[in-house]
Amino acid sequence: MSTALGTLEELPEDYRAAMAEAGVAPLWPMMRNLLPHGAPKPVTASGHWSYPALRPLLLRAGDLTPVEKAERRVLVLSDPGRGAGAMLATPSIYVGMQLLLPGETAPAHVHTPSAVRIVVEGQGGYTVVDGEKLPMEEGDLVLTPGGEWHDHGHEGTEPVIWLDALDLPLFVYLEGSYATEGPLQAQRNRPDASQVEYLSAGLAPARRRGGGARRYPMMRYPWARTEAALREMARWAGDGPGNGPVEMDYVNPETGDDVLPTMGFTAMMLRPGEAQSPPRLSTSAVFHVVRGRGRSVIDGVTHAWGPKDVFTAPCFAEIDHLAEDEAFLVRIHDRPLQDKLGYYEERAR
Ligand code: 1HN
Repeated sequence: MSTALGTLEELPEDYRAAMAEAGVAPLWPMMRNLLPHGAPKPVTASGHWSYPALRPLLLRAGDLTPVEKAERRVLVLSDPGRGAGAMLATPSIYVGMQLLLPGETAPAHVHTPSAVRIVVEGQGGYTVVDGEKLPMEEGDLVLTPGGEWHDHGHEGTEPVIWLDALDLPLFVYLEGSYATEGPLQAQRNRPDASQVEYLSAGLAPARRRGGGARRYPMMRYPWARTEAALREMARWAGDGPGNGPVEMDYVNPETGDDVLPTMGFTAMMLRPGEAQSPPRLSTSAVFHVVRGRGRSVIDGVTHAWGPKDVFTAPCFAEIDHLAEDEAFLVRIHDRPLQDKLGYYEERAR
């Protein structure tokens, strides 16, 4: 039952002044703002960034600002609900498009937030995490978890662009965000763990007493394998629209847990003509289109998306996807965080 609570204005002027002077505030006029009835009232609004619009802006940043001056050359995707300059796309997720030009290196640093890269275009880019050199091929998901040293390099001939996703807004809110800079890392002379230790799903390096697995055993998730897995899932689910969502979560191959403590990643395949109306989720989300075209209606706003675009959804958004072509998307969300906090929820439509 909703009852009107007292307002600030109906309190005597002298009492309001005395409260402010004493450094206190009455809860009751703010109660419904802090705890809306039944569901949150997000500030976040659904946004859509078309890659053809972003790309020239990013390339121009390459002309204007050398990487030495920028450290990371990134255009941040600002939540339209918060307006120009917002350093976040949803309350928990920051995303930006980063450009690295041939021969450039982005210096090594380590920070408290975790980052994930999804490679958008270009060949020859790589990220080094804790000495492990991770090739960046289109669609690959590359982790740089909080507390791990990382730098980027580019051995190719054309610009490399990737999408960065970080749980930065949480760390900023917690006043826990900071970085330490250092020299470029020595690189181990062996392929990344996705090509050696975890080449095959269901197999992990033998566990010997005292030899525990690393907290983040696999830092690179090659797109070719993700796509192959989705296709196989789709094949056995039966072809054609209406056969349920074909989705796979990125997991830690040792534990089966989410890859990072706060951010989750789900690869989605939509068949040509397929419509999906998922339940309303308590999680906010960023969708990256790896390939394909379609349209998504999010809280009444229609986004017609194409390859490499990004669009977002606030928590509890009503979402309807429709694929025109065969489409592959990666959904970045905060379910791992909400699971830990104990309030993750799915509401049937
Ligand atoms: C960062 O470390 C990278 O390493 C990119 O490429 C974007 C945004 C905020 C804070 C740290 C990177 C970032 C970032």
